[in-house]
Amino acid sequence: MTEVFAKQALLPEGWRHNVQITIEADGTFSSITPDSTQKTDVPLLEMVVPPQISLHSHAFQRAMAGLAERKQNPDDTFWTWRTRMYQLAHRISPEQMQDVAAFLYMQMLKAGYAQVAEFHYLHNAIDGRAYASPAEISSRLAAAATDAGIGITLLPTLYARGGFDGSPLNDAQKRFASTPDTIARILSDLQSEWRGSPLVTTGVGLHSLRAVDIQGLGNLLQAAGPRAPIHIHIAEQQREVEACLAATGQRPVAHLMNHFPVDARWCLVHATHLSEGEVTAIARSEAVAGLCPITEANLGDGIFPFEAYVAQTGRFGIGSDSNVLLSPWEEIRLLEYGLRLQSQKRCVALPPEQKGSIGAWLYRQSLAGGAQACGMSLNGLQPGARADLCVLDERCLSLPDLQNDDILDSAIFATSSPPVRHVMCAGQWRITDGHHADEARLTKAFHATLRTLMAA
Ligand code: NGQ
Ligand code: ZN
Repeated sequence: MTEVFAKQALLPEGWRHNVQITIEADGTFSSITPDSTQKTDVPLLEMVVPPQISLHSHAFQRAMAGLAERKQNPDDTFWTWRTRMYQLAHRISPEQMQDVAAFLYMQMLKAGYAQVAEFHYLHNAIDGRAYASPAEISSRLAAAATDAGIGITLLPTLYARGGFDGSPLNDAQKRFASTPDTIARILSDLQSEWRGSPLVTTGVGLHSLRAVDIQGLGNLLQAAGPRAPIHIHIAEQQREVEACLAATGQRPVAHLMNHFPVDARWCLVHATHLSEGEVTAIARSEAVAGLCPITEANLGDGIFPFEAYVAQTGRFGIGSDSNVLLSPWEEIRLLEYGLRLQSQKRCVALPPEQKGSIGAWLYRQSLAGGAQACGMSLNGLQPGARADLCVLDERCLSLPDLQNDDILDSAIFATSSPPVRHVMCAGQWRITDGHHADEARLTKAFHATLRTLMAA
């Protein structure tokens, strides 16, 4: 049993002071008691919030952060970026993938994340052949997460065709080739390998409507289990909306909902281009909209119709996606700033009738949506939940003596790097004073791997 005492902590019911926090040996909270008196020998933490959740990540893309920012064409787009990204996807080995992911997951912890949903679609060897174990790369991602000490929802992702016309995968996509059966096999291998782990859970990814035939997925979704999360890239680019319309006569969300009873198990990632009817349909479905503001800005995707969506109580969370930059604080800041620039207003994200702190509201809603999308039924500082804590570094905030929601507004809008001091995941301190216990080893392996990758 571990005990800590927080001067200020964000609990599910709001900010509370003098909170006694007790953690069981199994890595869950056993009690959270506000208005307590600090016992001797129990360490004092100034400002405590639940760590954030990245509900969408492609770990390997961390290996090209900052390398896709050169103009190559009169018209650089998402699709030219994708060609560049495929060059990396085409040559990274399973061992290199693990080194990159372990380093990335350490960086996520340092930035204030304690959970990641890894949307993983690179399943085959470089020559396109299946590995002897189909879960070869997926297992390495789980190993990377447990090595760094972050929670992971692994989403082995189906990628079966080149486009709506059923065209085959091209050479650059051969490593992604999978069928509902291979994904079901990866899932069952992962489930038996990681059963009982407090850090590893699973769900299913469907790459996109263009890469997956949504007929005949019944068995796969059943194999995943009745509560497993299901994630899909839904409508990131206009071009895929047009292709969907041309092939099916329906827009992507409408097409998806025509085939599945989309509900709270679903996470619709990059629901960027929506009709008004689709906004309402997602909000009503209780699915989570997976928003990745930094990557969506980086790739020139467009802006999600956030105001209309939250006015209808739509659920959402944030994802680091391409991992070009790791900061939940900056994801949230950019989400709000995109809306301000677009609407020429301030404090836009809150639903119309609501007043109060933008930062705190976005932080808490993102957590709720992230937890739902990761299949975490309990999350936050409450008994029974996994013991995850983020202790903020008050010295890094913009002003002294901040209280309650002002803390999150400062951390999001007025502080340039993540103001994170310590992070606990599943009852263990993974980050202390800004550092990871295995930082030197993980960094060295990442650098060595990057040098090999760049030389190849
Ligand atoms: C991905 N990334 O799967 O890595 C995609 C690009 C695609 C984002 N959508 C590839 N942000 O959509 O075909
Ligand atoms: Zn993605």
